[in-house]
Amino acid sequence: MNESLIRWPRHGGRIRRRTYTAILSAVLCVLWIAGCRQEAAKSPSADVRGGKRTLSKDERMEWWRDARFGMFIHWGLYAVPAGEWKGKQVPGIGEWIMERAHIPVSEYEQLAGQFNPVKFDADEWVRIAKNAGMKYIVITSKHHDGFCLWDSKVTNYDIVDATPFKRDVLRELSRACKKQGIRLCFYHSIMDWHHPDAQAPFYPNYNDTKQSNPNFSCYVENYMKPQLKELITNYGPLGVLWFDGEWIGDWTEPQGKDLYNYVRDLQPDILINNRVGKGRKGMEGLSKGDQEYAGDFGTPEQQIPAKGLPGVDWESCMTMNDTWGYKSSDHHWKSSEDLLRNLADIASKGGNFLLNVGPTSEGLIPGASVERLAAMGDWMKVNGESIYGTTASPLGEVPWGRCTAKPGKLYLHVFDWPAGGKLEVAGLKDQVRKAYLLADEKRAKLPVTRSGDGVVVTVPEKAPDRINTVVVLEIKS
Ligand code: JFZ
Repeated sequence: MNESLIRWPRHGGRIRRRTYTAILSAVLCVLWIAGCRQEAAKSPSADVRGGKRTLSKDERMEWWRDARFGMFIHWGLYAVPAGEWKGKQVPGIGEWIMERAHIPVSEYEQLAGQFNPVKFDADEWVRIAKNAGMKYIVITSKHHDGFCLWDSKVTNYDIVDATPFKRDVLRELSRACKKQGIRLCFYHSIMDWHHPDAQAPFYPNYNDTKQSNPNFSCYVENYMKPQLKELITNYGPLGVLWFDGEWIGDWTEPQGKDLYNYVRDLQPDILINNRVGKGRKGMEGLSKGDQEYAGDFGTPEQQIPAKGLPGVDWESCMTMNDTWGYKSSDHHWKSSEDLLRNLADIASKGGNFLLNVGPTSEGLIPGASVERLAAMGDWMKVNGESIYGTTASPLGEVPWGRCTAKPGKLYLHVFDWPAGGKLEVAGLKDQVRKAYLLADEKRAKLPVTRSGDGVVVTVPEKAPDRINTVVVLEIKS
């Protein structure tokens, strides 16, 4: 085809030459467009916000996907009653006490006068998270009760204006996080039981989704949005805005979309969870733009989806006992063994683990939580490589534990140590170059033999770590 094109002018006069030029231009044009397309396909699809090029979704998510482990903090006025109202234990999660015990707004507000967490030390909280191997902190800037943990200019119902403590704990945390290299993120409740234009008039059924407040849009425009602007511009840059309480009757899909855009316009690279809108149950069937608005990641709560959420980023949030906000009577703690295995389980399914602490009204993270986090940190210091930046198991379910992966490496998380020191890894076609225990500084080679459709690794007779021993396989793939 090209040849015939070259031959043309030899025979040609003016018209032919013109035709030749036209065809050549057309061909060059087509080639140029094709080239551009290919270039576009190579570079990650960039976002455009306010006319400016911003990070692509993959670029925005990178730190979060690497992090794998974060700390959730539920802290507010509910730490004062700590699960007890007028001498009676109130059933249910501690941070819901206002609703569960039918406490009128005017009475609940009085708790602010008693909130004086003099033992609060932002550096210490961040140190506890960091020492556990956590890479980010998500704290309740405002929970459903409406009380604000920062010095908000649009309300006096905040820790600086309404409590004897008078210190801006979010400011102190943001400094501590910056200093210690941890990402700060805010949980923020859309539902607000304190604001007269939101759910306050619904007393005693603050959470009644059938009720409607005709002034709700005033709350959104004149209160919630200005508050979010304060949080993003004065305490940022933030890692995540973690919305919640979107199930109220007054919250609509268009409001969710508008809020998503509002937040991303203020900080384009911020991550937003799926609870910003009504579409949080799943992102299937949504257009690409709407998928993005439906949130950057899913938030399964108190559970680990059996097969992860393929194709979707996700984060399991979980309590260490049975409450998010501090409850003095709840001693139903999970063991550090369970928590560590949950972390490996979640990573093996491609998710993040957001593990909660509920500090006391004095400002302390409960001792039981601190102990468990320290134990997790001990394990992470040795085995963190098998969690951070890993992807889901390419082997599917394994009978002895879990598996995580990085390019060229498989991390076998062995919960149930094999009798006779023979670890069977079925369904592994790739050639194993080397096997060793991650905890072994010398990385001494473990013998590997082929067997059936997989391999058998010869491991020590006794489990080096009874909770989770990580065996590394360097593979050729
Ligand atoms: C919400 C809050 O009500 C609760 O107090 C806590 O902050 C938790 C992390 O989030 O509770 C929810 C939210 C969503 C579901 C269940 C409880 N859900 O999707 O099943």
